[in-house]
Amino acid sequence: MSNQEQEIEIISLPYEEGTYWRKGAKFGPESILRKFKDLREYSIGNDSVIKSDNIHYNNDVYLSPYNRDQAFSQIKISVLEALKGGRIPILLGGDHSITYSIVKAFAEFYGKGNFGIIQFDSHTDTFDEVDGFNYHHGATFRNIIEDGLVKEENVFQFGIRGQVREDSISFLYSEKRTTVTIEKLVENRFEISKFIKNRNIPYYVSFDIDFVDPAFAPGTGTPVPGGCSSFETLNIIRNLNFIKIIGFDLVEVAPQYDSSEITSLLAANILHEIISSSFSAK
Ligand SMILES: [Mn+2]
Repeated sequence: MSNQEQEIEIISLPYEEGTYWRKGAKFGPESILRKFKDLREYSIGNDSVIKSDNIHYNNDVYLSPYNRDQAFSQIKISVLEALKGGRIPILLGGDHSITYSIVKAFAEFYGKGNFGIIQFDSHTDTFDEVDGFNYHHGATFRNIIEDGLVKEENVFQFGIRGQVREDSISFLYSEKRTTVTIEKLVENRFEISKFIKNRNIPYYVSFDIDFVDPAFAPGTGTPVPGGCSSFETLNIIRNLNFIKIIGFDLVEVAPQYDSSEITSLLAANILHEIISSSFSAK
């Protein structure tokens, strides 16, 4: 059995001004944490105990819906504080646009290009501006790459599926990025380790709940059918401990589209499994 020795800070980031379709992700953190606090400390799947004394909560970050620059800088400041305090930041969104400011904090702390990103999502989030606005939740990873925060060859995307506009096809794939469709993921038996050859750098993991099939996670703004089950998802999360993970976000949970709170419950379980697998010492 292993124990979670690493100090963790779970930061709530209830920001949803990066969405342009269905709102509601700002209620995600509260709903996920309510479920998380109901879970027991021992994970059967990981044979590991999470220690509540080593988990700190920050639910006080004010994110203005009117002043985007202020909200983005508040996100960065809160993440940097956790990093400087020696705690692993775990961020609860909010929509996926928050990841840009989070990664900015990581780039400041670790240095640009010194870590990679593993993204679980049904969308690549590498699309162009909308109405002249670049910082929406469908452009996050394009922004991260264009700013040089993370090298494009160190960005790995899993679970991509569904449809895009015909004039946006060119934004889907790039020769440098690793973009793994759901079909390819199934073909490779959900083994993330097969795709990530560079083990010399640490990784930031960004998890969009719409990676999961909407039958298992309906509570999200832009669901796409044909994704992983909750079993497959939790299995993937448990098996991420072959690399060093420096931070984790869980975004796009929108509780008002949920049924029987299953999306928030799954999100809470994802949180538990990443903590008890990747942030525990054997
Ligand atoms: Mn996303």
